[in-house]
Amino acid sequence: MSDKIARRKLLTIGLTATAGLSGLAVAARLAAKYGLVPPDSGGIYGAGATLNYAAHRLFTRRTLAREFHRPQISKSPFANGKPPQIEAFKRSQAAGFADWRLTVDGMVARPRTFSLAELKRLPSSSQITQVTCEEGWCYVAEWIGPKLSQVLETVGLLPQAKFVVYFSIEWPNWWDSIDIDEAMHPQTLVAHGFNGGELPVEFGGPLRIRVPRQLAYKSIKYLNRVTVTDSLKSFAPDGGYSWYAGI
Ligand SMILES: Nc1nc2c(c(=O)[nH]1)N[C@H]1C(S)=C(S)[C@@H](COP(=O)(O)O)O[C@H]1N2
Ligand SMILES: [Mo]
Repeated sequence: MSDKIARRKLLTIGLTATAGLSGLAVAARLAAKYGLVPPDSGGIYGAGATLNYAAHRLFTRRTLAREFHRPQISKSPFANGKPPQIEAFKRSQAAGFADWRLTVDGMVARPRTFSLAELKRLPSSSQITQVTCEEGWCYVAEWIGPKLSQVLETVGLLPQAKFVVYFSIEWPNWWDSIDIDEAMHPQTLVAHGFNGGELPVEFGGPLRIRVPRQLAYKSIKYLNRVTVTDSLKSFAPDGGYSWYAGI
């Protein structure tokens, strides 16, 4: 066993044992010592969220979400909610989204705005994964687009980057954030394609961030801005849902 793995194992045994013996708050202090506290740990999910996040980051930092075969793609995937009723969205849709932009800024060397055509010219990935809503339903679909890591490498991620915050045209209602591990994970995509075609508006078209290792609410639809930060102080998770939604 390598030193690193041995240390991780020890740490996690520590976390789990402490959680059982003397309460989650102590486990949370141990996690804090190793920088594994999620930004909403003070909220309603509290120490439980910390334990879940710390354990996932120690053991499953690089594991892959399950991928499916083409015949397993859901025949009638469930779109949750209606496309935005916002004027700006309707106008862009009427123009075939020719004016849709993704702004990438914050802690990057070369902040930049991408058109859909520019994003489509980046090396593309595809994955068949399950969208899992916290309300209990799920579906399997194919997602196509550049990896978020590819987009971030194109603009030059700065070394102090710790979180990626992302926004939809439905801001301030819909936006979220992930840590840099999740952002650089090979299955985290900036998706413009779905089941072999364009991404339909019901499923977040023209652009959606796809975070298949977390619950569906982290996969924000109608994506138009990505900001890299070293802290979530100005982007506090709003508390309704657990910030870390690893599955
Ligand atoms: N912009 C935006 N993104 C969003 C939502 C939304 O209403 N608006 N709903 C979220 C929730 S709660 C879920 S479960 C999934 C639903 O994805 P689906 O419509 O592909 O099923 O999208 C997430 N991303
Ligand atoms: Mo959801």
